[in-house]
Amino acid sequence: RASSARSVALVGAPTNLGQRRVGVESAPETLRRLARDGALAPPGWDVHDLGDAFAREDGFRSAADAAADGGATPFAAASAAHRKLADAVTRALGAGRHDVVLALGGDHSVSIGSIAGVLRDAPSARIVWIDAHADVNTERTSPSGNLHGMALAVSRQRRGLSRDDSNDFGGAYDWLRTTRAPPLDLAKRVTYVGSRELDPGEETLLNALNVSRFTGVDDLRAFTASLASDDDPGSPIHASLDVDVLDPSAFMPCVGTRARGGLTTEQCVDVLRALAATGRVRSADVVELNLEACETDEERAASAANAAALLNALLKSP
Ligand code: HAR
Ligand code: MN
Ligand code: MN
Ligand code: MN
Repeated sequence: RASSARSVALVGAPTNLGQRRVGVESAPETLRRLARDGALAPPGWDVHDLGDAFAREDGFRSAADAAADGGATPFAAASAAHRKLADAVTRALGAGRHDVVLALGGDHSVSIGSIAGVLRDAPSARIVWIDAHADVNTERTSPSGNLHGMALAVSRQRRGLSRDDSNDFGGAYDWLRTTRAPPLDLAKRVTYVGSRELDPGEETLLNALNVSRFTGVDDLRAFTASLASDDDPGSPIHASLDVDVLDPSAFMPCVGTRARGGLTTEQCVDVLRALAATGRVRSADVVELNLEACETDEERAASAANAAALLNALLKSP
């Protein structure tokens, strides 16, 4: 490794348990292939593949089983996988050998694990949630029952929240509190970028807490400008990148939940470069790429290439 090269560690989280479709569990393999083929090869970076945090079979549910379950998330299995990811992320960050740790999902519920792993390492970390969706439904407000739409509601779980703001899941996520992962403060630590499809309960909650959201093109500029004047410039940033933030009709057809409109690849690249330029990005997720959720080889090639372009932008050296 050249002495000036920076190091990015890849940790796979091959799971589809947070939603009902098959295919998203294969994205870590797809992204690794891109890395081997040189498409995911940010100049000036060494890529270190740390393998998967859990076995693919432990994070997998077939379409038939999902249908038989009525689609309800298998919380105990999902939680066990996320806990392993949290441990892998904390370990990779703590080892100090990597400048950035990148969690490869999987559906977006894997962020419950990566964020817990990050907050254990750095309780003051900021989360930038780059996604068409807010993923802050509770089990009561969720229209679907899918855990990937509740990830941030689980991460913020703590004593003292109202019953309406809480999730139980049969205690499946009690490990968050017993492994000293601090609860995530949405208002203080989370910024949304690109969110355009919120459910009513999410809208109510984010408005009540006054959580920052940047959605339109002017907003994106305001967001990148705001990075320069952060009130807490020393804290590390975790970027949680749901590739469905891109416009599915033009740039990212291969996702499980297509939301009308969205960012161009170039707009998202600009946001990610601005984040990278702060020098504060210590970790990130890339989630929801599902090459079985689209129709043609052309769509698959474009989706994979655009996902790689986003990661290359995030790993641009300042
Ligand atoms: N808000 C919807 C729900 O809770 C859909 C959100 C989940 N889809 C995602 N997450 N891809 O970003 O079910
Ligand atoms: Mn090396
Ligand atoms: Mn998401
Ligand atoms: Mn999404």
